[in-house]
Amino acid sequence: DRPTEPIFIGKGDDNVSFDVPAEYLTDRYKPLASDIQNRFSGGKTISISKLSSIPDLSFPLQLGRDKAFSLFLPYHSKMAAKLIEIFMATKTFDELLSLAVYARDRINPYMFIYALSVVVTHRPDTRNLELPSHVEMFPSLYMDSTVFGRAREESTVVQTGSRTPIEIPHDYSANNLDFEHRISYFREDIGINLHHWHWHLVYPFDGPLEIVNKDRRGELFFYMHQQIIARYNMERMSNDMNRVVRLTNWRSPIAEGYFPKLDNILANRVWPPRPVNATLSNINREVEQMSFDIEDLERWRDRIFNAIHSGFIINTAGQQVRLTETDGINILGNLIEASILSLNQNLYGSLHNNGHNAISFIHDPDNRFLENYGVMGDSATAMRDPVFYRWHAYIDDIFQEFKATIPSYTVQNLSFDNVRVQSVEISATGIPRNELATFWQQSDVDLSRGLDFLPRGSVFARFTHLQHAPFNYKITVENNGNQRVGTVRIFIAPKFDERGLPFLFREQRKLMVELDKFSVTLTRGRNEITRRSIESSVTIPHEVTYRNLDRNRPAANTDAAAAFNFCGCGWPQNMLIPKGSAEGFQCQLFVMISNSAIDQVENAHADGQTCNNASSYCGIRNSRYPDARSMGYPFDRTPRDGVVTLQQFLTPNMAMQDVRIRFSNRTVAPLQNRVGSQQTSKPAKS
Ligand code: CUO
Repeated sequence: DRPTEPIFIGKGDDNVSFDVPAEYLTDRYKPLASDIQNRFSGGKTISISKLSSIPDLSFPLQLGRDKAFSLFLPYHSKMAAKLIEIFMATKTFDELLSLAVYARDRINPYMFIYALSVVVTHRPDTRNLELPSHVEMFPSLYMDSTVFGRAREESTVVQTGSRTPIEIPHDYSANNLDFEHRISYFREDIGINLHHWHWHLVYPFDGPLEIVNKDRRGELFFYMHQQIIARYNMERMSNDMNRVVRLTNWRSPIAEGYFPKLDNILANRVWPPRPVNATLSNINREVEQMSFDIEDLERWRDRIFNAIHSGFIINTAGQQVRLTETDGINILGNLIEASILSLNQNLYGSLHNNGHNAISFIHDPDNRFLENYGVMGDSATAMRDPVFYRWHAYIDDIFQEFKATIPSYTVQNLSFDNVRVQSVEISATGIPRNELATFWQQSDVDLSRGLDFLPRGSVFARFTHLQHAPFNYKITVENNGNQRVGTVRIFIAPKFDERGLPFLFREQRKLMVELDKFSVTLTRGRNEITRRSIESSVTIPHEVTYRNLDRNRPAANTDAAAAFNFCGCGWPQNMLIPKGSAEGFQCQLFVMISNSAIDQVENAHADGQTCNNASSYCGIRNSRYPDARSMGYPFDRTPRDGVVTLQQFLTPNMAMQDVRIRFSNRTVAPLQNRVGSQQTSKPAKS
C-alpha cells in the first residue's frame, strides 16, 4: 500500500514518470504531488521501491542546488567522490535507482548527473545503459546563450512539426580583431568539448579506488592531452598561426582573453570572462575551502623537475621511487595532474588541477565579488579558452622533459624483421590522390532535454563544424617471413615549420597526430591493406558523439544505432583531420607496422565489445590499455643519435608520404538520415 506520487523527470519526448514513495518527495513537492501527477502522467511509469534506510548524504548535500559545481575544486570533487561511493555501494539496480530518485531533487544537479554518470558507466549492472548526451542534458555548456531565448520562443509558440532549427552563428564569441579567434571553431567544437568531458568522466582523479585506479591512467592523462596539443598546433599552423606558447611565467599578464558567452543556468549566472592581460594571484576562497599561492605552484613545479632530473620521486613514506622507462610516465601523470593515485601530494601538490583553478578564478581570487569560476574550471568548457592550450602545453613540456631522460628507441626497438612497408597512400572519391578535403558542415542537436519547463517535443539547434571527406589508406607491405600479426600505426604531422623550413625530427615528433592504430595479419609475400578513415581507433562516429541527436530517428536505423557502443569518450570523427588551407597544407603521413607479439596485451578485451571504439585516447572499458608499447610510440621519445629528420628515423617497416589537406570554404547542409548513415558511421568492431 505504498503511497505513490509520480513526479515528472523526463523531458523532450521521454514521457516517463517515476512512481515515487511519498517519503521521497521534498517539502516543496509534497503538497503539489497530485497536481504534478495530473499534468505529467499518461506515459510510461517506472515504479520505485522505497529503501529501508537512506544512506548519509550530508556531505554531498553541503553544496547548494543553485551553486556551481567544479570537479577541479578539491572540496567539490570530494563531495562527488562520496556520492559516487554511496551510489556504488547500493546492492542492486533497483536500490541504485531508488537512491538516485531520492537524491535527484536534493543534490546539486550538476554533481548529481556527474556522479550518476560515473556510476552508470562503471557498474556491471548498468554499464550497458545508454547515457543521454551531455550536450542534451546541459546544452548551455556547449553553445551561445542567445540560442536559448530563441528556443524558448520557438517551442512555446510553434507546434512540434513546424519548428525550425535555431542556427548558432558560426562565430559568436569574438571577431577577427582577436587573433586567436581564427581557431575558435576548434576550441568551441561541441564534439571536442564532449570528448574532453567524457574523458574526465571515464578517468576521474578522485573517487573510489576501483574507479580511479585504471590501467596506465596517469600515462593516458599525459598522452590524451599531448595529442590535444599536437592537434591544436597542427590546426593553428593550418591557419597561419604559430604553435601555442607555453604558459611558463605565472606572474606576468596573460595576453589571451576569453569571453565565453555561455549561460551557467545551473548557477543562474553567466560564465565569467577573462579580459586580456589578466594576472594570476594567490587564491583564497573560503566558499570552496581552497587557498594556495602562486608560490605553491612554483614549489611543486620545482620539486617535479627535481624528481625528473634525479630519476626518482619521494613517496609519503620518504622512500625513493624510481621513474623507470616503463612506469615513470604513469607515476608522473598521476603526480602532476594530481589524482588520488599521486604517490605524494604533500610534496608535489596538485600542479595541473590548481593551475586550472588559479586561471579559472583569475577574475575573483578571494571571492570578494561572489563570482564563480571561469570556463577553465569545468572539463566540459575548458577547451574553449585559448589559455587551456597554453597551460596544457606547459604541462606537456614537463612530461617531455621526463621523456628526454629515458633511452631513445634503438633501431631494434623500432624494427619488425622481414617486414617492409613499401608505400602508403590516401585516396578518396573525386579527390586527387594523397589529398584530404575539408569543408564546413552543419548538424543539429536536440535542446529539449536540457531546457526546463517547456512543452514536449524536440527543439533543434543547428551548428556548423569542420568536416572532411571520408577517405581510405592503402598500405603495401612485403612480408618475407612467415605469416604474422602486426600493428599498423598511422600518424600525420605538418611538413614545414612556421618559417617554412622542413621540420627536424625532434620538433616534428611532438606534432605527430595519431590517426589510427589496428592489427593486421600479414601473409607471406605482398600484402595490400585498405583501411577506411571512419574506422579510426581515435574517433567515435558523429551519432555516438551526439547520441540522441535525432530523437525521432527512423525505426529502420535503430539496429544500426544499437550496434554502437554508447560510450561517448572519443575524438569526434569530424575533427579527425585538421582544417588545412586553401592552397593545400603540406603534411607528412607516417605509417609503421610493429610486431604484435610485442605490442599485445593479455586480457585487453576482458569485457568483450563495450567501449572499444576509440581506444587510442580512451582505452577500453573495464580492460587494460590494448597496446603494450609506451603511449605515443614511436614518437614519444627523443630520436637515437644521428637522426635529424623523419626520413632518417625510418626503419624498413615504416613509410612516409607527402599529403596535402585542402580546405574549401563551403558549407554542407545537415545529413538527413544521420543515424547509421554511410557517410559518418563505422561498424561496431567484432
Ligand atoms: Cu583535461 Cu586539464 O586535464 O583539462
